[in-house]
Amino acid sequence: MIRPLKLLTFAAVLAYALVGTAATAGSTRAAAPMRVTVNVFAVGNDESTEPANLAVRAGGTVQITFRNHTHMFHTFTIKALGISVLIRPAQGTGVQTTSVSFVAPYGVYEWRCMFCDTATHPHTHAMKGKVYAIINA
Ligand SMILES: [Cu+2]
Repeated sequence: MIRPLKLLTFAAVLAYALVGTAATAGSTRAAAPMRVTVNVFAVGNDESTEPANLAVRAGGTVQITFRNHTHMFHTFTIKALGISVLIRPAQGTGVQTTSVSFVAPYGVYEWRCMFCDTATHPHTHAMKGKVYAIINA
């Protein structure tokens, strides 16, 4: 009678451990942000980004790191999502990095720099592009 009880206890502990491991693995995967790097650099009289258009995870955390090679402030602004982050200028010959994290529901969003093509940065074209929040993974 004792032996089946020990076997049942062992099975219960094993099942609990397996469920706990599966839950941990699932939550770790969901919590890891999708990371994207965007370079900001000068092109003639303008500043540009590479890439300008981004395909990102819909409904999950996305972290964009900007590598600013210019000596000017810029912004990454998506009015529809209420996101606006200041991209700091590079110092000397270096590169300045700025990161922003956000969650975008499924959809297509326009982003732009609020400084470019204004009196602050009188360029021919504004830094801008689209964020396609369309990826499930
Ligand atoms: Cu700008």
